[in-house]
Amino acid sequence: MTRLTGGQALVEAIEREGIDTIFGLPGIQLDNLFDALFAARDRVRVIHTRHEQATSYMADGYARTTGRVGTCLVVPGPGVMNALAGLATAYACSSRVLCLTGQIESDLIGGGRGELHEVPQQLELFASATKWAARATSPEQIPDLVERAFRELRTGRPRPVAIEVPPDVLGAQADVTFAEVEAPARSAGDPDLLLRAAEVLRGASRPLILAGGGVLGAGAWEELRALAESLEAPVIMTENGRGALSDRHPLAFTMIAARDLFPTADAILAVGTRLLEASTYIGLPEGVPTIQIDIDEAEVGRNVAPTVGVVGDAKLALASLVDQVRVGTPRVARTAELAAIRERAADRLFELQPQHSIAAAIRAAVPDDGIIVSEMTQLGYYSGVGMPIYNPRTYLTPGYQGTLGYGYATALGAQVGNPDKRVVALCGDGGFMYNVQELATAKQHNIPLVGIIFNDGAFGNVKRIQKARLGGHTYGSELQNPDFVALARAFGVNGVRASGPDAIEGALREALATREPSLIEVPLGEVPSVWGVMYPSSGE
Ligand SMILES: Cc1ncc(C[n+]2csc(CCOP(=O)(O)OP(=O)(O)O)c2C)c(N)n1
Ligand SMILES: [Mg+2]
Repeated sequence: MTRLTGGQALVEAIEREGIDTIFGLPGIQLDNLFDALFAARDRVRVIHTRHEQATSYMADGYARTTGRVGTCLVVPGPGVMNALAGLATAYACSSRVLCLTGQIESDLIGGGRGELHEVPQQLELFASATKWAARATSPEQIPDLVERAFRELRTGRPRPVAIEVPPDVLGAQADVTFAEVEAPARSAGDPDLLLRAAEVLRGASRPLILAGGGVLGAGAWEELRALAESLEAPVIMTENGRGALSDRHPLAFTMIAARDLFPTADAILAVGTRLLEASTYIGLPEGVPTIQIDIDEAEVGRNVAPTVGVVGDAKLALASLVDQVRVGTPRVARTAELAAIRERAADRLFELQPQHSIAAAIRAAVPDDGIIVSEMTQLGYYSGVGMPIYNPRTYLTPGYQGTLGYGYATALGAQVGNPDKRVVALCGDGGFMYNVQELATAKQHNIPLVGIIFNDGAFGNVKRIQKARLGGHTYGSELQNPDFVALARAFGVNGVRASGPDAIEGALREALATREPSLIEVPLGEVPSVWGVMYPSSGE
């Protein structure tokens, strides 16, 4: 038992859970917490941003690239609201993000008097972007709440959680006790269902695996590779699952190959994916037995009714299947057939110029273990299916939230979590300006991220769709931009302009070599739609 303020108790509790980095922005209701953080500054660093939006994005980028918990800290009311886009993105991407925030004074909560930063039902705001949120009403309660928050982050489907602590609780002193807590157990799922799943896979001669972000979340990439190899099964990775199997592996595919691979399958194993894109846009082959493994019970059967549905941890469930299918009959290698499908996918991607050549130039400059963060921009859409990814947790997207503007800040968090890796953000001119102020954060904390801005002077995606659907006119989608190179330099960040693949590769190599924050502006004209090539029936 130790005599601590609520602020000190909160810092101690998160330290005990292994937190050593917080992305935050201070304000008066958090003063007692920042005071405790100041005292702990040798053990927990605070990276402060210029907008709360960046705190949650950075926490998400940090979490998804390290497998650790990413923590953000924001003032109540508008601070929370500013952070919500990042929390919603983390929610969509099953990311382990802890959001800490303040409140107004405890006895005034709900009073509606118009206290500084007061919003009605702040906890309810979190309901749309967290799996669990709670308020601490005394310092003594804080260790339990933090323990619960981390249990939520480490069990079941990882999704953001939030704790709010009123300023009087952060300032009050109390005797606080911390209990040792055992790591929560993980489960492979029902053994009978896993047995049935293994039987289906053993009985199939041409199984296909669909791997989603859940494989990365569970750290299940070794098991995935082992299973794919023993089954001779091609693996299609969703955008959020990219990197689960290296694109150098002959069994690795992206959604661009789905329409060639689906008709060949006589069994499908879906792991850590909602199966939404596969079932909606492409269409799973009919009458083919489907196995779905997911940690989230609600996800099993939501979009596709599986033949065998297993609620379990992807790492343990796949390990169990690896053990069980090893005793099956040896497979006939599909080397030539799959190589031809890879070739066809490559041809399709090659058609998408200039995206293909630019992506190849970027990939050539970024080391295999470098991290690429894409967003809602033309190069991002291409990258989701076409950028080769060689390592787990080295490719990030905003997932189904499609959050424009998440890229630069999320990549900053990825770089903070991976100081020895090269990190690149692929941004549109529209998206980059959502977080332009974080150039100051990059400079102040010397975060050597390289941002690439593809400047087409437009919300290009919107503009192209408007032209096609609104009788040729566009509205609200043309952009007058600053001089991005001069802008970078005004922040003390290196800035260059590069046109065409060779110049982009050269500029990127140079920028990455400086180990300083840098920005590369790439002027871009109109480019073809990725969707037309991926989904010919989409009419784009
Ligand atoms: C938060 C948010 N607001 C609006 C949109 C709608 N939206 C999707 S793409 C896009 C345009 C993106 O423009 P830019 O970043 O310049 O990329 P480009 O398509 O031009 O490459 C917009 C506005 C969105 N996805 N997210
Ligand atoms: Mg644009």
